[in-house]
Amino acid sequence: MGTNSILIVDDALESRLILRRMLGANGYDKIHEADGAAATFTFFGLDAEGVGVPRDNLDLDLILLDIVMPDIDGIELCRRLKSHEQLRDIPVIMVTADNTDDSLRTVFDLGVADYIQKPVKQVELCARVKAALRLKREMDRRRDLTNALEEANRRLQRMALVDGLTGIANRRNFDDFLDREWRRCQRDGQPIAICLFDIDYFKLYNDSFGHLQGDEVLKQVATALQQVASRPGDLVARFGGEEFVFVLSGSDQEGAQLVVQRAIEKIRELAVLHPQSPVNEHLTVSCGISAVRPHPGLYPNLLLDCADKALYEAKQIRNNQVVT
Ligand code: GH3
Ligand code: MG
Ligand code: MG
Ligand code: MG
Repeated sequence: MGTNSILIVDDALESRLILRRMLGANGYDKIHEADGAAATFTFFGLDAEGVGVPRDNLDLDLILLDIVMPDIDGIELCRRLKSHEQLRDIPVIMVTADNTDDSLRTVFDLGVADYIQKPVKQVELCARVKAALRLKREMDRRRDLTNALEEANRRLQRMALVDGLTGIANRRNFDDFLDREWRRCQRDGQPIAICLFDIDYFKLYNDSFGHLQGDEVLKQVATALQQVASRPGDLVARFGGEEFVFVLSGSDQEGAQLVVQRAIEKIRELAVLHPQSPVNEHLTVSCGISAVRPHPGLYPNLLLDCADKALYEAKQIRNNQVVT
């Protein structure tokens, strides 16, 4: 109870004192007071149109709001609160002598939590305040839960598409992307290319430097490759263990070759020492390229098969060999 913070908005000092005393007697001790104008401008930071930025530290659990006030009508203030993104979730209890049908209907339509008739009875006030606070806690709990679920969901979705070691797209992401881009290129009459990279003698690298160092190299290679194929229709993915793949939408064979040459240059610049490699003192890759203009009767898998065959040929030589 002690931690609940309640704002009393009433133009009459006497009314505010009564409410404060009744609440205080029931253990509510974090109580703020304001008249209509002070609440609007100072407390909520709202301007005449009801837009504005509430105080940063505004941490209210409940507002008790009078209707008849000289400077601003409680119903109007309530309307502004309820239309403000950061304020609308604070429950409002109208506390007023104005009990016309119209006021009653209007404030409940605006979304107030409750309505208390002046003169206020302490038992009633505290029962309604307690109920409103309980509801608010429940709503807060649900909102936190929903937020946590949504965040977990986003994380899962990210994880489902991202390779855990390198942080680039994973195989599944590649499959989806290729399917999508294949159809788009077919529609637009554009070519599409796949470039399949495989690190040369990587098992030997691990044998010399250990798996952890091998993992580091995979991350470096992934980063280098990502710098090269970064246009909107491009994707760099980890295809398997030490295999990476480019999807280059809109690229033909020649275009893909240029991109791959840049990739090989980037990997050369990494200058990862690989003394055990039979072909080079540095780490090298082999690459198979395949490009096609998608048309009915052709499938993405065919493109992949061709890139795989080209890679196999490149592997006969290794040492940054590219076969198209
Ligand atoms: P090649 O030149 O014929 O490609 O020889 P290679 O040794 O690279 O090829 P192979 O397919 O025989 O072996 C791939 C190696 O890649 C096996 C494994 O030790 C290593 N590897 C695969 N995934 C990972 C990984 O996540 N981390 C590390 N450190 N090594 C991996
Ligand atoms: Mg009043
Ligand atoms: Mg391999
Ligand atoms: Mg290999």
